[in-house]
Amino acid sequence: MKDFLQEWASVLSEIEQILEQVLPSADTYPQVLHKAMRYSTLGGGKRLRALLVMGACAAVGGDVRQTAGLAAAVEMIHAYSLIHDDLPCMDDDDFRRGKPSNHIVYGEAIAVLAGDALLTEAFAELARLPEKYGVSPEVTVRVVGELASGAGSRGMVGGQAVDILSADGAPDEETLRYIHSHKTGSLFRAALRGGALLGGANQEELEMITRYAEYFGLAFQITDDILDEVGDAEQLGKPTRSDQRSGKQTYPRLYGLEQSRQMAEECVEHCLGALERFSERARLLRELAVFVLQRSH
Ligand code: GRG
Repeated sequence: MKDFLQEWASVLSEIEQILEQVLPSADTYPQVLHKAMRYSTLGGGKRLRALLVMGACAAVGGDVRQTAGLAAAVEMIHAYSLIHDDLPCMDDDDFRRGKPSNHIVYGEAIAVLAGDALLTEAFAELARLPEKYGVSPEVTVRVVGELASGAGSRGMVGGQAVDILSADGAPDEETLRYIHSHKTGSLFRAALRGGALLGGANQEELEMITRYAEYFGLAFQITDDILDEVGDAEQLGKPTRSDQRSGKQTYPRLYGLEQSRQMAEECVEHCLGALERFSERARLLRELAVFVLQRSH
């Protein structure tokens, strides 16, 4: 059986082409900044968030060609978060996606600025949704709102802040849930809801997609913790056991490996349950949920 990433290879290469076009070229002044932005955005990553945008749009019967701008924007915001997350003042990681982190190659100042520019340019691309993809101004504004709140201080950045503030002691279960649902879950949620809105989702469909998002985020995080404990550093493209070294609280530490695996499986069941009323058009979302559980990186 072909694995998920092989099966969806042509969509993944389309995502790469979209990003290639949206990002300023490497010879745009100031060149080093644009090289740094491209270094961390192109040629790596599973593109889960872009696939979630497309999968949600398809699930509600929308035209997936209209999602290119949002798919690029979420991947640019994700790339910014990884650049900043690797900085010495955050997680201090020298490797990402199998190559030296952005600040190792370009220095800390350019890495901070490349992250800032990716975040800002992501919203510039969303402003072009009406002109480039014929999205209505009303839907565009809703999509911008989803992404802004998913990435902001009550979303991804809030989760990162609580994670940093909890670094000295193991946080309790409630704090751990907050960290994960915000630091990682919020961008998945924004990608899914944004994709569904572009596809013309009605209220009930949006609620089902949101339910899928909650469980998808949790399944992703539990699997991420398990991979940090038992995964292969080469396949992951970054060192393993980083959570253990930094004393971070994780699902395997709280519940043990076996129970954590079972919890991740249950989350995927809930994801599939949330899609019960959707037709075959939700195939990508169904396969993504299963992939998240089975992935090795
Ligand atoms: C604003 C200074 C400043 C920093 C913000 C918000 C933030 C930095 C960091 C939080 C985001 C973060 C790093 C979350 C971790 C989520 C995670 C496990 C990312 C890896 O996701 P994958 O596996 O990565 O989808 P690929 O490489 O496949 O894209």
